[in-house]
Amino acid sequence: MLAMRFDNDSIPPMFEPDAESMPHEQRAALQTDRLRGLIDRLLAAGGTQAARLGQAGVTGGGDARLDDLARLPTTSKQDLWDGYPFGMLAVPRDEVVVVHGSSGTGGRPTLVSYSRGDIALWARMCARALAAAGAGPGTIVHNAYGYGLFTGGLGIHQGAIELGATVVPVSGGMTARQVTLIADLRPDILTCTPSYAIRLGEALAEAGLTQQTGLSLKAGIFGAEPWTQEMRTRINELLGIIALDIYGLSEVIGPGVASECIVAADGLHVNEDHFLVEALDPLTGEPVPDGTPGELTFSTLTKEALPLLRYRSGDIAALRRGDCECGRTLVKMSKVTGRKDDMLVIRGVNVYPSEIERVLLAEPAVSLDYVLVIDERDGQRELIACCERTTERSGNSAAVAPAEHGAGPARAGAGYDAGSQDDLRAALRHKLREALGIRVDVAIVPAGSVPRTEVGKAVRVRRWSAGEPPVPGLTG
Ligand code: DLL
Repeated sequence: MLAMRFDNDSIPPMFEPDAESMPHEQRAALQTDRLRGLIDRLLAAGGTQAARLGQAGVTGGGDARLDDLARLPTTSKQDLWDGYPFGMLAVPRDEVVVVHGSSGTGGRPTLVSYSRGDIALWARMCARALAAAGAGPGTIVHNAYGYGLFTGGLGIHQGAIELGATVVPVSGGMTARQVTLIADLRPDILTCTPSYAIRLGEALAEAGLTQQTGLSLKAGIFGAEPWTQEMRTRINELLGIIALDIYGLSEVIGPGVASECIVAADGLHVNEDHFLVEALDPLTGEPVPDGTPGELTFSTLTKEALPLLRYRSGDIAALRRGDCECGRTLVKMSKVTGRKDDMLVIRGVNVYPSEIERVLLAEPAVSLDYVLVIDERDGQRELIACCERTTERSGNSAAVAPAEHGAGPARAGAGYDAGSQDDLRAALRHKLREALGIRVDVAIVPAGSVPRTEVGKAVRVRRWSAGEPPVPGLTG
């Protein structure tokens, strides 16, 4: 695992050590108290969640227990849509100071309201994430998450200010300007989506800015979309940094629900003193044992404006308990391996895009961007993995990871010259069949073909039911 080596006295300080390293029993008592308070507040607020609690025979929070969560009702994105825009508030409307959200299918966003207290809580959670990456007062944070309704930009922004760091609110896009600002302001930390980190890394390498020529970046805090260990390795090589994962969702608060520490970098510490987490079987809703992937389900123990009880996120990850070498005692979640609704069923076999990503990224001749097309034109479901070729730029043979990572130069697109594209496709088809047990076709598409949402999240799956191909350069 790539992580920096720290002596005990050089471990970066936590932002809220009392909470982050609290003994387990003490935290369980705090969570129980807060859970009871949450139930009482939901009952007092009335509406959907109060009605469901009533149906479940819960008339007060008093006897709620952490080991009996299954008797409490759950909530889902549908509830937020049904209550759009202000339907599930637990405070008067005029106590809402900000609205954020995520763009959803059908054009209507999922909206989430924040009270003044919620904004303060969110800032602290993002300050925890930044501190876990080694940031402190004065650290320069280049924040390339999009600013706006999306929670990425403003969440990290407020966290950086709370920590006393120096935030550069550059937002997403305008890559040339980002390169200039990174060269001139010399930030230590980069925050953006992992797919944008790749684009920025390529642009920095093209501008001649690498670790050897003085690139200042030491760590990155990347999230808002799924990414695998393989992608982490390649980002570390491309930028010569330690890439850390941060997870969150607007419904729960935004970024800062969970984040990795630079000491271990092997799973995300969930801020479970505020966001009680369960992993449930996505089909039965029963809890799964620790270490088994399940649907992350959160109860927002301390949120005021839009508190949610047992919110089923749809995100699949495994939980792991124990103490981390960084000193945190918070439960860890694995990287998100997929969403319950992005599991592809191809000729009866269940496939997650992340499994395909793992195979593709192990092949140095393809770049870090890919998109999966489900070709449904013949009434069958064929899967086509569309990849871009590694170029001098995306292979980034100029960038070398720092010595302590033990990584050598990134592997450029060796092995397949321009004439042997068919060999590359055949090799990938073979590896995908071996790994997944199903036939996956492979297409090589022009650089820059991977679609993105307006806030810069990479789109990894596209359906093709009729008409033009959904990815440029893909032929029928
Ligand atoms: O993406 C919040 C965020 C911003 C997280 C910046 C991290 C960094 P939404 O736009 O509401 O909020 O999207 C939430 O994105 O349910 C996951 O499916 C996915 N997601 C977020 N972080 C990760 C991650 C923000 N680290 C949805 N790994 C979530 C995998 C992630 N998926």
